[in-house]
Amino acid sequence: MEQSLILVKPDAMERGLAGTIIARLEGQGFKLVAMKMLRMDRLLAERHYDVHRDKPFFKGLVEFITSGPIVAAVFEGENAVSGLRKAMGSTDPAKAAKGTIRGDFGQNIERNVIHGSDSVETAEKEIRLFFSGAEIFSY
Ligand code: D4T
Repeated sequence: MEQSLILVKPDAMERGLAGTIIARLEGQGFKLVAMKMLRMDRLLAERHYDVHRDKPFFKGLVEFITSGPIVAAVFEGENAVSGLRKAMGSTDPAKAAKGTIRGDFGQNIERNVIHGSDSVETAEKEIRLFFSGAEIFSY
């Protein structure tokens, strides 16, 4: 069974969308196995977005993701990584289909309300950045 890391980004928290987003994913059959609220510090943000370190948007992205609290969650399910990416929609909300989380709630490519791991390998790494084994439930 696959697991994937989801982050409800600061823009969604500010707009009171955390519950809506988590509920949508639960409603689509993904099982919530870990969840916490935190404010990412610079070090965690830079580790989480390490692959984007050389991109022009990196600095702004780190500033945005550390600008307020987030909800981090682990969802589990068959093909959960690709299934969650599909539920989230394209990175750029303007290109995301209606009915997807970014298509319905995203404002622009930075303020796109949600992060989801992009591969099984990345998911394993990302989950370890946010959760200890004891914080992930089997039920
Ligand atoms: P995340 O990682 O947040 O789930 O987004 P994606 O996996 O869909 O998109 P990504 O890795 O290409 O980008 C990571 C993150 O950077 C922001 N971003 C991206 C941005 O602010 N400006 C940009 O031009 C791009 C391409 C949005 C998501």
